[in-house]
Parts: sequence; structure tokens; C-alpha cells
Amino acid sequence: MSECNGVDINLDRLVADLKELSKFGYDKKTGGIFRPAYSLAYKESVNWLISKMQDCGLSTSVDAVGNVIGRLGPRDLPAVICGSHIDSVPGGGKLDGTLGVLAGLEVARCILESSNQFKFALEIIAFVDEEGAYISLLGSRAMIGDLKKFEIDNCLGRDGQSLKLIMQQYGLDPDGFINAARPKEEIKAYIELHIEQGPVLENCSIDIGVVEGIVGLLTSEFNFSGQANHAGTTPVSLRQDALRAASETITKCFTQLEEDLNGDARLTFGNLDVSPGASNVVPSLSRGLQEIRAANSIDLDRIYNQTLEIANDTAHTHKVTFESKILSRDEPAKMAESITSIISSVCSANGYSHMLMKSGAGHDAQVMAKYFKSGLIFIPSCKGISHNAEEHSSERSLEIGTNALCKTIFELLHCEH
Ligand code: HGY
Ligand code: MN
Ligand code: MN
Repeated sequence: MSECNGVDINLDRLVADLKELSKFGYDKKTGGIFRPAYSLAYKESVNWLISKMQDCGLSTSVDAVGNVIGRLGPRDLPAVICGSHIDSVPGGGKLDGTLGVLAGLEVARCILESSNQFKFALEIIAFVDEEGAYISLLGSRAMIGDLKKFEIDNCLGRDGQSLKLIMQQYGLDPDGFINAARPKEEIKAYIELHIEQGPVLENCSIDIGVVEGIVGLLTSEFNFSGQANHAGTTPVSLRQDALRAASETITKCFTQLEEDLNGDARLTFGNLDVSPGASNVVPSLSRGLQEIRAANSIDLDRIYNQTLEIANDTAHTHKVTFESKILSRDEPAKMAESITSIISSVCSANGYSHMLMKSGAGHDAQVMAKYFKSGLIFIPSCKGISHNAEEHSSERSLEIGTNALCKTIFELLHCEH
């Protein structure tokens, strides 16, 4: 391993940054953070981040889709990218994504304060819309050139707003998204620090998770359409009850897929809208969102197809129609062995207990891994809680994780592989 002159991160600076950033999008209703991509709160957080980066001496830019890039090092050198996101889910916590970006910023400060010379540039990137308020992992997908025009043109967000319009209001030209794609030779490697968002590390009392692979994720929208009718006069056997079909489908999916769901796969029905929505009217429409996660693409397709079969059978039983539309699909990814081995060596050299693990959450690292050697470092999440205002990691974990990131980045900036 190369020398990094015993550089250690400054926990106080990191904690202060996390606290400041958490003010943008504070949501009184949940006590958490609501900072969806392209919102006003998001713009404020981006402006704050840019001035933070500039204060540290990074040169900054915002690309064609709104990814924020802070760079250290000459323009002509390939970069090691340290990234994550500062958008949040509704009622999200203070660490999901923001830790990776602000820890990266702290590492950049450490580099500027050290006397090391490096072979590569370093970029700290806050990728836009990781959480998919519009398109899951939009920013990283645009950067690797995998985003398609029709996806932007046809996209309506969770709030029903058109992505094109929202991008225009944010000051971006939606047709210019192609300009966010980077030439492959500009990027040497990708590294991300994130909270685990699950209970494994805490339960095993392990400091660091060295992620080997990230699950794939398929989200879809479904519609059951029946017929509204009088709730008092329509015999149950004659109804075309869209809610009954949806709820039976949901229950059957969990029962029939139990074996998969007790393994690595996950199934979630995260939203259900019922129309017309009155207690005395048989529901004519139920529209919902479904998400499937699995460690490989074959399981992702198989489980999705099985849910379709269950839904079609149930729709038939209740004389309603069923339709499903895939909204997004993020492929499972493997992290580069060369980087997981650097992270493991850094942990061993510094006395951090560590274990190899999979990520059940999606991350920009899974997109970057398609073309670049990528690595992902986890720290424990208290009680495994995330996507929740209660999301928390101890200061000790924040410090160990950011030091592990720092030493891994120093290594990546030195080494040729
Ligand atoms: O949903 C996810 O897995 C991630 O938090 N975006
Ligand atoms: Mn998240
Ligand atoms: Mn995240």
C-alpha cells in the first residue's frame, strides 16, 4: 500500500457539514427531509454544496442534467470519482447519499492540506435524482451515456409533473441531457461511501461493509379497472371490484413468492390509489406501484413475470382488467475486485473490522460499475433504519467510514490498476 502520510479526516468538519445540509428540505410533517431532485429545496442544497466546494478550493461545474462536480487536479488527467447524492426520499434521513458527498468533500480538504502528489485528478460528484423522484439514478445514468431521450420525454414524476417541464423550470435544457455523458477515458475509477441502510453490520458489530455486489431493481405501475357501482345494492358476486382484485393480488404475491422473498429478493407495493374513493361505491380503479429487487437479472424477470401471472388470474376471477407498465429497471452490478481488495487492505491496515456483503439498496455505484472499476463502502446504520427521519449512524462510524474512504481514495490516486 502507498503512503498517505498518516492523513486522518476531521470529524467535526464533517458533522458540521451534515448538519448544515440537513436544513434544506426539512419536513415538519415527518421530522425528516424532503428534497426531491429539481425541487426548490434541492436547488438550495446544490447552491450550498457548490459554495462549500469552492471554499475548499475545488473547481466546480454543473452538467447538463444538474449533476454537481467539484474537481481537484489538472483538466487533462483522468479522474477518480467519489460520488453519491443529495436528493432524498419523502421523509428521508440526514445521511442517505449526503454522507458520500460530504465525506468526499472532507477527503478533498485532507488532500489539499497534505503534501501528496497524485497521478490522477479527484472529482466529488453529487448525482441528481438518485432516489428516482423522476428517473431512478438519472444523474449517473446520464453521465455514463445510458439515458435515453424517450425516458426524459415520457417521464412523469411521483408528483405527476413532467420531467421535461421540471428540468426547464430548474434552468436546464432537457434535450441537452446527452452533453452530460463523459468520454470513458476521463474516468479512472469510482468510489462511494454510504450508510448500510440495513441491520447486518450493527448486528455483527462490524465497522465496515465492503460491498461486492448491488441488487437490480425493477419498478412498475399497475392498474386494475373494474366498474363503479352501488355498494348497497350490488351483490358481492356480481361486482367488478378493482380494489378487491388489487389487494388479493398483493397478498397472493407475498404468499406465492415466499421462498424468493426469504432469500435475497424483495417485493414492495409502495403505493395504492383507489377511485372513486368513497365507502359506498364499489371501487372502479386501483392504481399502484410495485418494486422488485433481486441479485441477478434472471430472478428479477422471473419474479416480475410471476407477479403478472398472479395479477392476471386474479383480475380474471373478479372480472376486471389488469395492466402493468415498467417504469424503471436498474441492473444488478458487481463491484471491481481490485477496489474491494484495496478497501479490505485499508481496513486491515487501520484496524477496522470489515466484511464482504451485498447491497439491497440501489446506488450510483451500480451505474458507474457498468463502465468503470467501482467500489462501495458501507458503515453501520443504527437499528438498520433508513428512508426514515430516524436514520442514524454513530460519530465513530462516520469517522471510520470517512477515514476508510480517504485512505482508499489516496490509494486509487496513486495506483495504476
Ligand atoms: O431505493 C434505493 O435503493 C436507494 O435508496 N435509492
Ligand atoms: Mn435512498
Ligand atoms: Mn442513497
